[in-house]
Amino acid sequence: MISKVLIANRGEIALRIQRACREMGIKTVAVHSTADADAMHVRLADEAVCIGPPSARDSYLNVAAILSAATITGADAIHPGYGFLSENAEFAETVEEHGLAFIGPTAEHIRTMGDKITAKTTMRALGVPLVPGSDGALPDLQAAREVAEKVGYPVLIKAAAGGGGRGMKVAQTADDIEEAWSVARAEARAAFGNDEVYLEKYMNRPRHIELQVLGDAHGNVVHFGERDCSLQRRHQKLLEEAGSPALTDAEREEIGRTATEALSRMGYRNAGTLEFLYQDGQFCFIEMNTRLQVEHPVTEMVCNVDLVREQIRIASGEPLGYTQADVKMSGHAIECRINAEDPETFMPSPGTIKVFHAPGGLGVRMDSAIYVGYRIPPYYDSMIAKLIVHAPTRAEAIARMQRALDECVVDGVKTVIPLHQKILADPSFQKGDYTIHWLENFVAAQQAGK
Ligand code: MV4
Repeated sequence: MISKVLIANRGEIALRIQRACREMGIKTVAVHSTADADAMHVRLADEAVCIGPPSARDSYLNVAAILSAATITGADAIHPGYGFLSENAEFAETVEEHGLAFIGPTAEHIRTMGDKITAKTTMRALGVPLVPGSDGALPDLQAAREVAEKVGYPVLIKAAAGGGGRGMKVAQTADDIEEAWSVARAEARAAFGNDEVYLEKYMNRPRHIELQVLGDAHGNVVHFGERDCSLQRRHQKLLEEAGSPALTDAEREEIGRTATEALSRMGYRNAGTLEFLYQDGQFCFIEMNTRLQVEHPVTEMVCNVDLVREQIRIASGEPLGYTQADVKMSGHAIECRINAEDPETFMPSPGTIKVFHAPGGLGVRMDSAIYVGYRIPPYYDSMIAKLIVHAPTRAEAIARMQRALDECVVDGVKTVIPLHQKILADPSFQKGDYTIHWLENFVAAQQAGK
């Protein structure tokens, strides 16, 4: 049994994990950089250990310091949250070598999915549909040309070590392929120290739909439906929904069955997310995230599940204790990420919170670690809160989010709340009619209309 969890993270997700631990009677250990000495996750933890200077490289990514903190406090498990060390296979391995439970998948599964080529090869072998493209890494430019001719232009060359939009190059026609090939390889080598690349047909107007799964250590895997994360700008998600306005129940069941069968055959354990591009009624797997995600609350609201509690139970070796038929999805949920940024230029706006009033009422959840007097440090990302609403229908969820954003007061820093209000009022958003390109076009139109 797990009785004390070290949370290797900061901000709202550190608090989110603490809350689950407290309800389960589990003690918590916070770690923090010197810049976070006054952070909420430090104040609310049972114990706290300073692990280094502000730079994440020397604190939240400092494996030796984190393991020392776990040892001196007698923690028996580590939850990595998202970002930082959450998808670092060596970290997961080291944690387990020290006799602690890693609250996440096996190091082997993290490694397999971290390489986008082995992730795709694995999923293909398990019957998950993929984007048409190369079978594995491209050995040379000639191979790139041949695959591109076969699948048809435009194509994308992607880095095996990439993901999240880094190391991707489009070739619109055969005239571009040589350049895309060499630029993608050079960027991949510079960014990741690995110049392996693969090729896919470029999908021009997909939605980004991801499926939440949980597997236990006994081979049981269930899914909790999908999230539509198409509303992003420069690969930063801004607003997410569960379920996707584009999917039918039959489509959800079909992709869910395919994915859970695949992950069960892999022996996948703990929380994971399969990312798909969805266009013209087709799902194409692109990547798998082997961690809890920022946007997990929309799934929690719709499925009435505590995903962090489930992660901890799974890491203690407990069976899921329910089957797919027990997972019931009800209503619609929306999350707005509230970043301390200028809502027009997206410039970060660090500073001190002067006034803060969180919205409330039926179906409203605010996950945040800010408080009046809190100084947002400039060293980390700019997300200061996640506002999540749940309602019986999508239209009611939109109305509820609009009134919750109206209630929300954050003074002292700029936030993207005004942008969220414009998005929610937009007719095409309200119709659910959007792709991954919608938000960038919307922002450009706003700027042009000034
Ligand atoms: C694609 C694509 C179109 N076609 N692959 C970007 C991040 C990485 N996770 C995969 N990405 C994309 N892969 C093919 N074959 C378009 C994107 C893409 C994207 C995907 C999801 C969410 C937002 C995106 C924004 C731009 C491009």
